[in-house]
Amino acid sequence: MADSFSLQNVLDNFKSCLSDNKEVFLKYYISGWRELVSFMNSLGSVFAFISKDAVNKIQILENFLTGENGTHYLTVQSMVKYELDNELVDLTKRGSHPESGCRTLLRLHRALRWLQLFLESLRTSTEDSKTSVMCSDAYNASLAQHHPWLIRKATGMAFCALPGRDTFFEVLNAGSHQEVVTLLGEALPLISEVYQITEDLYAKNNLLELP
Ligand code: 1Q0
Repeated sequence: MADSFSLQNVLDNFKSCLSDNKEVFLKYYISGWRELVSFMNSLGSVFAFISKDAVNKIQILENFLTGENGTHYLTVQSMVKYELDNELVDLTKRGSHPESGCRTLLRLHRALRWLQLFLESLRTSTEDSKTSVMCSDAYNASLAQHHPWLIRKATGMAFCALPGRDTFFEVLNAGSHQEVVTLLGEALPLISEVYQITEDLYAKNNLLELP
């Protein structure tokens, strides 16, 4: 798995995510996350609790996509419409639909904000920047506000196990430092666009705080 990861693959998936009319294809959104998780797995077992949760959520979405109502799960837009129209979403407290596509994707969507912030700071980092600090700054500015104390603690400890900046650039498997920086510069606008489209869609439908 570790060998097959490349930043280019992540980029390609997020590129394929957007349809001509700016809808987000679930299939590529999921593939993008699968790539990221395989990368995270290669960083060591301290990240296992994070990757387990991510894989679980990816699998829930994949099951919808390949299930009997799969055609409604082609894009995030069609998923939201289908699940809301058919009252398949727990809107205020967890009830009969604790694992709706909408609430599951929201968790990954929030993590995408973390990724966006982290990659941006990696892109603009200098030799003495620390990956663990960049990672936790990004986390505190995004996901942390949605996590209880225990998870914040465990996550903070995992960040300390991150490899240093040089090694990190290497495992991204995208050539020299400069090449990685260039690729990040290409990837970020795509990730940001996917993030923003989803964010606007969720805001419009009042779905940003789904339990
Ligand atoms: C490389 C370091 C990775 C750091 C990942 C930062 C995210 C921390 C997330 C901590 C999650 C803790 C486990 C459980 C959380 C759940 O309670 C929570 C809420 O779900 P629920 O069902 O209880 O309401 N789940 C989440 O918030 C979802 C978290 C998904 C995290 C997905 C992280 C995937 C990581 C990818 C590694 C990216 C490597 C970056 C470099 C790649 C360069 C292109």
